Amino acid sequence: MNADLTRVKPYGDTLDDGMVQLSFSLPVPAGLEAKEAARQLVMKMGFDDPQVYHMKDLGENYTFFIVYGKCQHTIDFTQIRVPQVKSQVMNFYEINQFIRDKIGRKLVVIGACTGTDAHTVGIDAIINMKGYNGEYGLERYPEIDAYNLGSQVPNEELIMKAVELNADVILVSQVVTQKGVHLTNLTELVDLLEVEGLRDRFILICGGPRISHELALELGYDAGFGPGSLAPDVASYFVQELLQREKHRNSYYASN
Ligand code: B12
Repeated sequence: MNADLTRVKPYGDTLDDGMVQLSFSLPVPAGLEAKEAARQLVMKMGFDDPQVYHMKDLGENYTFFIVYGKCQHTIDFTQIRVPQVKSQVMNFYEINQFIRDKIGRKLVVIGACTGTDAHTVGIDAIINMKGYNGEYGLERYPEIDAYNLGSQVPNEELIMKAVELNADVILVSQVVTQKGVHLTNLTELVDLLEVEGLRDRFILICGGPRISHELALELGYDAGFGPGSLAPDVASYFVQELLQREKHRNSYYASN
């Protein structure tokens, strides 16, 4: 039986049964009362027929649960629109050729994991020579000068370096999202660039496991890249975006 895409709901054993598995911890001692508390809580969340399948005493009066419940809500999948980075993804060779043929100079890219965030693996995956998941990082691209400033870089320092190196592209990585610290930090960078009149000078890109293109646009970035991103995805975007901007700039000067 085909699903009705205008009324999509979770699938467990049979289509449209609404089955959802939830897992959470409660700050209560394990026991029958804890189990009942978990059941009632899931009911309050709006699930029908909640059943506690697993309860584990975590010690110190904390308990972990896995609960199944039936979701009654549906989603009209045909109405869902998610902003996505619009660029044709090219490979390592095509990107370098694109830069040589269409931009005619080396590009400067600077990246960092900013604020208090010390998770460098993500930004390294994009920039470091050896790359990630079978794709070279930007340092390997002959037509790109890539600078990786590493972790816990203050936004001010990133901007200073970007100006000093006359960067075309700034890459920012944010992994920790506790208490919305990534939002605060990413917003601060945009604010600082705007205050200094530098925002339009750079293609500004952020990335991380909980970053989407939609969120990046909301925060004032040109693009955002989430889990599984690879250097060619990012480079394909910024070379095409840079070409557009250069064309736009040239036609502006030609008509003035
Ligand atoms: C390794 C690791 C660490 C290492 C980091 C070492 C290092 N040099 O990076 C160490 C041990 C230092 C560490 C410390 C901490 N960690 Co930690 N850590 C992880 C772990 C296990 C893996 C992260 C990782 O390397 N992923 C692999 C990379 C390749 O994936 P990625 O980051 O998503 O990157 C990809 C994309 O997102 C994207 N991308 C990322 N950045 C960018 C940037 C741009 C510009 C672009 C285009 C793309 C892009 O491209 C990448 C490749 O596809 C995760 C859990 C997990 N399994 O994810 C926790 C995790 C991220 N850590 C966590 C926490 C809480 C911490 C600590 C606060 C713990 C503590 N209490 O001390 C500290 C914080 C330190 C600090 N000041 O930041 C939490 C974060 C929770 C949250 N939502 O905020 C996680 C999720 C663990 C958890 N489940 O609780 N951690």
